[in-house]
Amino acid sequence: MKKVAIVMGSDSDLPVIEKAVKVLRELEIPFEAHVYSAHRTPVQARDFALNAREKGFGVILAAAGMAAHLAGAIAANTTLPVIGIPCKGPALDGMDALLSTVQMPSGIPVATVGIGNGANAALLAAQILALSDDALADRLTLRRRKESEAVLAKDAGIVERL
Ligand code: RP5
Repeated sequence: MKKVAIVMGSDSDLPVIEKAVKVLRELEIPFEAHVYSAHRTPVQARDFALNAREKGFGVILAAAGMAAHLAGAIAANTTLPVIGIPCKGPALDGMDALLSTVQMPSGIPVATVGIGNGANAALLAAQILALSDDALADRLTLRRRKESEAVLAKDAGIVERL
């Protein structure tokens, strides 16, 4: 199976990345995580993107806050799918990172999930990898079924209580 690459702009983004890691582990998807910043270590971020395909990665998750250029800078240097995760910073509740991540110029797409939504980024990566992996597709279907069952159990609880 292809690996998922996780790149975060700072180790302060780790709480968001942990949500992605939890899902990737649940789904038994191999991954590797790094701290590379579009601004503080631009050479390393670029080199990682340039070499990611030949290193066996299939999807790259890129999490950053504030003027969040990391996902875009990585996408500029690879044709692998890049999923951007905007992280909340000290101001603006993450809207700065959301707009910096999602508003890519035509030709260089970044699939952007909601602010801080590392879990959805991992699930989207899993769905991309599952295009060529039936066992992973089955694990995703099972996960959805379990989520539905959990909601239906909550429904039954609410009906009984109210
Ligand atoms: C961004 O700046 C990082 O992704 C992080 O969200 C934010 C703040 O970084 P630190 O100052 O906490 O290292 O590049």
